Amino acid sequence: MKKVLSIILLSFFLLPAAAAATFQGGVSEQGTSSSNRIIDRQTGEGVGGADITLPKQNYHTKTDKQGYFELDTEINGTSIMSVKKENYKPFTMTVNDGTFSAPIVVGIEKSNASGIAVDTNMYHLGDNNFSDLSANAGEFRMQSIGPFYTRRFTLKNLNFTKPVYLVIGSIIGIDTAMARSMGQNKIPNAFASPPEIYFNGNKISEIQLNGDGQRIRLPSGLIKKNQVNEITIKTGRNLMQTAYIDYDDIEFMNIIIEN
Ligand SMILES: [Ca+2]
Repeated sequence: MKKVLSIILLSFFLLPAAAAATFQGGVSEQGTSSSNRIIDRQTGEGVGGADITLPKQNYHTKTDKQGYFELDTEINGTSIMSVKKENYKPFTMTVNDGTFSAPIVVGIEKSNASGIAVDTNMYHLGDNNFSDLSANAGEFRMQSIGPFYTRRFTLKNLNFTKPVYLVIGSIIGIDTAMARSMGQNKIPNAFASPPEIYFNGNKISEIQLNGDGQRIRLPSGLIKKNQVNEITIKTGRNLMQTAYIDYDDIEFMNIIIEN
């Protein structure tokens, strides 16, 4: 089971480099506009008044009436950009210094009844002790909340005859051997165990790679219908450090249930 999940996640990331601009829940094209723009994925119309946030840079701006926006900040490494607008699914994508070398167009999707935004905040797991060569590579502004994150939420109004997915909008900083082999970090001599996902106390997945829109199917037998369910994300630890526990410092944003 573990192996199957890893392969599914991997296939996600074996897309060409341009995949950074193509993501779950949206479309993005480079260089088709004179300025960055947020559009409605269905209609192609600009989305005005959308909130664009880079939590790590403590930066916020809004799109104009036609959906255009300028980013007046240095990204400095790898970061998560969030797009929020009422009646649309909260959206995030991983960005770096190169993302905005040409204007980007980001398509966002209308929200529907079958999706639940469980948590749209950004979190840092770990111990604030990390290498400059880690897949984070940027400057951490956020303090760690510790090695794990737990959230409870009620699952109702879902169609339980269809699969239910947990979607992590974006996750950065994972320093597994696989992340290193994929060139996601540059740490020569160390790697970490993967973050683990628990659902109602059962481990359901490991996350080997950084990226956007990682979907994890919730085993239907574990779902408590119309009751409180619990998700826990536990970060890995540096497997080369035995003198003390060095947790892998990771950041993630947007926990969504899709059905
Ligand atoms: Ca650490």
